[in-house]
Amino acid sequence: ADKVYLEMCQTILDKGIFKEDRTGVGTYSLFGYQLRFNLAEGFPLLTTKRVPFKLIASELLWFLKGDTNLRYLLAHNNHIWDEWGFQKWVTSKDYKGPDMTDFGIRITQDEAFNKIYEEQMKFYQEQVLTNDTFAKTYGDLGNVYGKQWRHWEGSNGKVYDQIKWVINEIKHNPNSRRLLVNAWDVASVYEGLMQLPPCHFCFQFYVVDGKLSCLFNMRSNDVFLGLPFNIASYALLTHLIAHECGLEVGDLVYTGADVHLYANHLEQIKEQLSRTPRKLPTLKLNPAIQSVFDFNLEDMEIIGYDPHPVIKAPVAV
Ligand code: THF
Repeated sequence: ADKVYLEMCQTILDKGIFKEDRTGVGTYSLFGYQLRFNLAEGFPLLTTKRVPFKLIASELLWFLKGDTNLRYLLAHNNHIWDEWGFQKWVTSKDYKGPDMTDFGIRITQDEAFNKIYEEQMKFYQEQVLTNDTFAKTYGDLGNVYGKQWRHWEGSNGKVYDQIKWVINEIKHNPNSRRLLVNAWDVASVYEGLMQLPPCHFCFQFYVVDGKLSCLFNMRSNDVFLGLPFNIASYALLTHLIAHECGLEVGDLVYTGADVHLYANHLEQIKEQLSRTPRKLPTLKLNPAIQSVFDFNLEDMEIIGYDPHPVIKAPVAV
């Protein structure tokens, strides 16, 4: 897994075009890149830096619950989405604290500002965890993944559960070429009803020889911070669904459109490129559980993970 990932990073370093972006950080980007992982060869959790599996698993369980509120993630010490909820609060009329305009970029440039930001963020997190009204208003990221996966609102007003539907199709109609889940809800995107329009916006399954494969599409991908999470997340989802359907795992295919390295991640990626990949770990799922909806964190275990150390990097908001 590391090999093809690192090749992709090297290609972006060699051929990526500098491009300004929404966050103001700037990226080196390429358009169109595909990766393939044979899930039977091991669980694709990168070994050239430590990737926090627990955070990936709790985020996926959050999607699968159909939840869009940060409270669940915070309760599991998962902070990967905090900035997007925080942004909703500090740009609202209820926010009376110090000016947080462009906080994502300013925290990386101004130490004094960063301290003030951290205090405000701490307050925000406490409120989401303990204050129901606050959580409802400012902890919710809107119509993001959980909503679209489990509670898609059709043009006819009916609500559809895409995950239940696709699992049922895999079980009863495995040769189907329509085994897909779509998160790009045009109304929500155009009307600004999501804190962030989905990056992984559509995925599809494929069954052959008793094996389940999955292809996921990303419109935009932060290759250093996001992609290692995204690969592991879809690998885990594929394992969970294969487990419920009595199938083995096949390939995981990734298709990225605007794939980029943020300008402030270049040192980190060079460090990672200098490291030698190690053996991939394996995933063990609790055999007593059948339905993907009944899994908890303790029912998923990564075995034999021996990565190189963590490499820290700022996240662009
Ligand atoms: N925005 C940007 N700029 N990058 C992203 O990866 C990203 N995501 C989600 C939404 N917007 C995004 C959120 N996913 C981390 C990982 C995944 C994220 C956000 C942040 C991250 O910072 N990972 C650290 C560890 C974090 C920790 O330990 O708390 C890491 O070192 O991997 C793409 O899905």
